[in-house]
Amino acid sequence: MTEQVTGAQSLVRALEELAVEVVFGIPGGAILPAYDPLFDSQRVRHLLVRHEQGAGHAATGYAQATGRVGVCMATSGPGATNLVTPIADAYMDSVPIVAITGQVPSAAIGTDAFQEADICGITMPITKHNFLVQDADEIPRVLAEAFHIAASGRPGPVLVDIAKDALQAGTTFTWPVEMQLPGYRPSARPHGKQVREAARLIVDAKKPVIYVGGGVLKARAAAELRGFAELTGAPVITTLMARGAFPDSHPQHLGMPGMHGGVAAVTALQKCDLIIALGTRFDDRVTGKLSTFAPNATVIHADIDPAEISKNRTADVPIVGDAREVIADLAAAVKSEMDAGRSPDYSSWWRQCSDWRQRYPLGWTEESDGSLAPQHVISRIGKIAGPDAVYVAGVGQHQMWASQFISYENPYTWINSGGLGTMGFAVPAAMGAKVGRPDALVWAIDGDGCFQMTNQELTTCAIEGIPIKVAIINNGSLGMVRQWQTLFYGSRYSNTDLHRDRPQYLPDFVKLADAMGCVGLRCESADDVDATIEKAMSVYDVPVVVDFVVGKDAMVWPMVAAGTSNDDIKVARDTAPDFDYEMGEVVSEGGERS
Ligand SMILES: Cc1ncc(C[n+]2csc(CCOP(=O)(O)OP(=O)(O)O)c2C)c(N)n1
Repeated sequence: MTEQVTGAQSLVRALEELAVEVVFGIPGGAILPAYDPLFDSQRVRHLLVRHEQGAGHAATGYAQATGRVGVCMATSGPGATNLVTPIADAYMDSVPIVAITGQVPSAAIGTDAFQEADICGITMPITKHNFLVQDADEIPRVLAEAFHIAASGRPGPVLVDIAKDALQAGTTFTWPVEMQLPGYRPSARPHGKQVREAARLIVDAKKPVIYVGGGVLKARAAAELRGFAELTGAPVITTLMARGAFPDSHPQHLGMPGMHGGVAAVTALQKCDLIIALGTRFDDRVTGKLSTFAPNATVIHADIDPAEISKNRTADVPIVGDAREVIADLAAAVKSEMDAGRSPDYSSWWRQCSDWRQRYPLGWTEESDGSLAPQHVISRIGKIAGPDAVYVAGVGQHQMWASQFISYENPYTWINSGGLGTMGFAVPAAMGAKVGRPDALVWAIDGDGCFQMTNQELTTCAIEGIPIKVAIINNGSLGMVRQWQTLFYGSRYSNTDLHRDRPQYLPDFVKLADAMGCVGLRCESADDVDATIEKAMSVYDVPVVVDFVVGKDAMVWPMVAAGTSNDDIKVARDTAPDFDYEMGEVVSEGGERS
């Protein structure tokens, strides 16, 4: 098919052919030619956000919830630079998004023209690839390549920067296009020899752990993971990026590893003899002090990105491939070993792991001043909204509690900023998730600090009919930083108090919600938590913001302090788990336990 069009029309036609259903963005001079044909498109919906950062995180939320490529659009200069944080965020979490930016006309590039910024240069280290387009004829091919690169192999953000004159020029639109990516061939198929070697290690191991990362979700391999895990019978741990990849209620699930992981998951990983790492990258938040990490473990490391393998921890058996294919092949190879009479025996390891799990469940102690416990609020939201809802977190204590105290039973129900740790992620990402999955109940669990960074997108939600629910876990402070000040800076609270009660509720989140066209609710006592959540759930047509006023002093436990060994995990302040006990002995910890 060939049509006579402008570069801008060609862009919109390409988006239509790529089946893009929504673009989040804000217009401006350089991108303006593209907005004109976009106005007429019957297939691409444009959502006018209030800040480009919101557009980028919304594209990420959409991509994480649907598995499709998220798209955001901005003008040159400040519009483009406002996308830098969400692009970096998507890069760290391997999220497929395409950012389309207008650029000053070709003749002005390099002249410090009005609103010129070298966004390709700026985003080079935080994109999987980027393109500067100065010829209208290239637009369809570049768009096709951008979407292919974003979604294939290890997914990630791709930026397409288009000079204004290329958008205005006449061209022909032809579809389909032939991609020209000679050097780009991500290998999905794992090597059979490596897989067989891994299978032998798995059946010979006495103390294995299946260490699951976000790559398993990206590969849409949750079903294969479950089959493989059940075949081997090995304990499974899911990282912050992989929550939901394996049901929390499954008896083989030991929980989340890492700085705020559970004792059983952290300790099993630390003391195992075999790590089966699937789509994960031995992040410092998981390994703790690297030189002391899992000293007795042999490592099988499967990842689609060869650059990840042996980056932090040397892999004994490296496997490059798509997680779904790797897991399916591993299962087949383990099955052959078993059929040949070589079945694993993990029974004594399970006795040990079960004991850690039973002895040190996640829990919290009630606040001594009688204030509302944030963990209680989050746990009740999880129970009442249930495992089919989608939960989107900001960054801080509330994020960790949301990862700990909500049961994730299904893939793609937990969305957060794991790698970059971007405050302000929750509201716009929840907006994107709800656009992608309009029938799902979407709860953002946000901090009062994070909320004040990007809440303006609630106006977008109200105007565009995107009824998300937002729970602000309002502790009146930058809680996670305050926790570090309590523990490591002698309780000197330098610039972490948000002064919420000066004179009273500043800002008043209920009034703010109302001003943005949302329903605003406030809850200050444990007795009202369930009724408030239910009231929020009874509103279907507009966004709801609930200000949960909680205590300031709650801390996230367990914790492996930054730079220390996983062996030094603490379950409460100055309290290490007691590993010198007789197995089966019952230890009772105070406080409410989930
Ligand atoms: C954009 C950005 N700035 C600063 C930080 C550092 N930081 C990490 S957590 C945090 C506090 C978050 O406060 P809040 O949103 O109230 O959540 P809480 O920890 O209280 O649950 C800060 C400032 C960050 N992660 N991101």
